[in-house]
Amino acid sequence: MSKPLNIGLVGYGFMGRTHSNAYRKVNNFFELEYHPVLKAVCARDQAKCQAFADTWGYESTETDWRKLVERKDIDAIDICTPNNLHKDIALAAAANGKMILCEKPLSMNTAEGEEMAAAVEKAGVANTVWYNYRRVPAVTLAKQIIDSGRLGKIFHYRANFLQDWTISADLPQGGAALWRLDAAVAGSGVTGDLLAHCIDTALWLNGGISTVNAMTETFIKERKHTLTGKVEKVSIDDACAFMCRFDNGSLGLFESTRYARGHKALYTLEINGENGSLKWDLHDLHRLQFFDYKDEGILRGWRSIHVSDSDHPYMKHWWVPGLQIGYEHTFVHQVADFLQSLSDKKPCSPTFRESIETQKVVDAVLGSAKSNLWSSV
Ligand code: SOE
Repeated sequence: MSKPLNIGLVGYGFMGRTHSNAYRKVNNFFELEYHPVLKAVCARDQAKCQAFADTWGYESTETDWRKLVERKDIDAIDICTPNNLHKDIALAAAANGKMILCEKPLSMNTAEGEEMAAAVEKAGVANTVWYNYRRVPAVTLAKQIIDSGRLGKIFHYRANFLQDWTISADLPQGGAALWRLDAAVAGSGVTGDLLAHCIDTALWLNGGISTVNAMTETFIKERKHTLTGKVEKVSIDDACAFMCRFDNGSLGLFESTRYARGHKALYTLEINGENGSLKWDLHDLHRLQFFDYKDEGILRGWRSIHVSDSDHPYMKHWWVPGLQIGYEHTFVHQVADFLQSLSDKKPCSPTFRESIETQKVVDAVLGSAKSNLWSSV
C-alpha cells in the first residue's frame, strides 16, 4: 500500500489545472511509495473554488491560504497563485512544516527568492519549483547527451519563447485573468514569465551565466486596469532580448515576446558544440534534432530523434514505443520526481535554492535593459 501525501493547492487558474491533473494521473503510470491525495484547494471566491474542487476531486475548500497552511491534515502546499503571493505563502507554509511545490518563477526578485530558500532550509522541508520544460523527455535526453560530453566544447546556446496574445491595445491589464500584464503582481513581463523557463533550462543544460546585456520594450504604454477601471501605465516588459556569456566560455542569445504574430507558445532552444549540435522546439516537443560531426562524412546530417522509445527518459512509463506524449505529461513527471525524491531522501531539482540562479539572471537582464550596460549576474 502506498503512503498518502496530502496536497493543499492554492490558486485554481491554468497552473492549478495542470498540477491537479498531474496529481490525479501520476500513480496510474509511475510506481511510487507515495500517492498524492487532493485534500484541499484554496481560493478567495468560495463558489468558484467549490466548482474547481468538484471538477478535480478535492475533498475540501478554504478561502484563506493562512488557514490552509495551518491545517494539520495537509503535508504539502502547492503554490499556483500570481507571483506576488509566492513569498508570503511559502514562508508561512515552511513555518508550519509543510513541503512546498511552487509554480515558476520562484519569486518577484532574487531577494524574495533568498528569503524563501532560507525558510525552507531552516524548516528542513522538501521543496521544488515547477519548471516543467526540463521534464519534456526530449529536453531531458538533450541533457543526457550534453552531459555525456558528446557535443564537445560548447560554443553557442540560443533560446526563444514567442507568443502573440497581448498585441491588442484593447486588452486590459490586471485582475484574475490578466495579472501577467501587471508588474506589481507579476514582477516583470516576458522576462520573468517566459525567459525564466529558457534561463532555467539553459542553466541546467549549459551551466552558469556570468554577464548579460539586454534590451526590453513595452509596445503598449497604457492599458485599462481591470481592478481600478482606469487607464494606467503598463510597466511590464512586452519583449526582451539579451545576449550573455556562460561560465563554460560559450555565448548565449535569448529572445522573448508576446508580439510575435502567429506564435502561440514557440519555445525553441539550440546548442552548438565542437562535435555536434542539438535543437528542440516545443511545437514538436517529442522530437530532438541531433547533428553528430563524428558520423561518416557522406552520411552526416541532422537526425530527428522521435523521443518515444522505452529507453528514452520517462517514456517506459507511458504507452508502447512510437506513441508520443505532450505538455501535460511534463507536470506528471515533475510530481513523479518529487514523490520519488521523498523516498530517496534527496532534493527534487530545481529546488528553491537552485531556482534563485534563474532569478539572479532575470534581475541582471532587467537591470541591464534599464541601464543600457552589461550586468554581472
Ligand atoms: C504565459 O502565457 C504562459 O502560460 C506561462 O506563464 C507559462 O509558464 C508557459 O509555460 C506558457 O505560457
